[in-house]
Amino acid sequence: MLLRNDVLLILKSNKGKYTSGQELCDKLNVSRTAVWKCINELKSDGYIIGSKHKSGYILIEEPDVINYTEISPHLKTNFIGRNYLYFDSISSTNDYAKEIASDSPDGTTIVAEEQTSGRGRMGRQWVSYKKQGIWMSIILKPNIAPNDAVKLTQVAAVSLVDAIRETTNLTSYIKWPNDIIVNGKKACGILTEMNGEIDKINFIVVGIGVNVNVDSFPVDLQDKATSLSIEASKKIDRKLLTASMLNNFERYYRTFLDKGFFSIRNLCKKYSLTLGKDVKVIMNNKEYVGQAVDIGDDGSLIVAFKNGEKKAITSGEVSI
Ligand code: BT5
Repeated sequence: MLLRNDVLLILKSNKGKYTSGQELCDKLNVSRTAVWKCINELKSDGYIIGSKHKSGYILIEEPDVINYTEISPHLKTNFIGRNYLYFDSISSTNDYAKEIASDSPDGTTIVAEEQTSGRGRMGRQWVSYKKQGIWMSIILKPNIAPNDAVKLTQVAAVSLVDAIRETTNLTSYIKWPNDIIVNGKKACGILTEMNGEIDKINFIVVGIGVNVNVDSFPVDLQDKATSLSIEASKKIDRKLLTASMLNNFERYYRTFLDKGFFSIRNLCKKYSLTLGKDVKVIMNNKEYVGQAVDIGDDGSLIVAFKNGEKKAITSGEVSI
């Protein structure tokens, strides 16, 4: 697998030109047969590679995949996404992340081209079509209090807004706590799950789903879901966006760990779609109406109710 990636990187660095079989053997210190095997593997993964007697190999076309080889040239992180586990198809990256988290290093990232049982909060379904989105989970092992885990949803949210702007030029907003909205519709969702004890976190999994190049949604989602390609009216480069999400996530996660949540609170407020709006909050099966007035120091949503009471909402359903 590593050799296959090395062969690919050399072909990429010589894009548009032939690379001789001998050069590959010399650079990688392997036999011609080993190189030939790698080339065949790459072809079966969708890379179109030409070959010519005496000239060698040429990379003609790269598939639209978000494996480590494709995103690593754009990755600037130290630890987020450096242990990168890539799947063509998986049930749910969050479920897999939780299975392997105990034995995996901090920052391990699971990415899949498709999820067959993608999940939202409270067991809801998350539509995750093949090669049309980015379905990823990041395993984190921070030394923070279990109550602080919810703040990571906000860290992920501000990272997503920046990554989307950087890659697509689209302006997106955070609908508290876990939706990213573009032009009034949901383009991404975040699912943060924690495993720990009363006073200690074992691990946190931050799951992120981004509708990148989804061109149509199931009927029941059509008026509330959108994709970046629909909003930008063009196909979006999933490789650049994946790397940018990880780069921005590491930047904000570090700031959060070093300086505390208040250091990103202003951005949460700036990017918020919810603040200043009338909201409906469902708490303990009852519906309350109020106005979203602030984001608290702990990432909560502060709502002022009609009776003058202000409450910090830490989880649950808030609709605008
Ligand atoms: C979320 O839940 O928004 C969290 C979504 C997290 C998905 C990621 S993908 C990688 C990782 N692995 C997983 O299995 N999950 C995470 P929630 O706020 O509960 O919203 C779920 C609701 O959004 C559903 O009930 C639908 O109404 C709607 N929905 C489902 N799929 C959607 C999609 N692709 N785009 C927009 N809305 C969708």
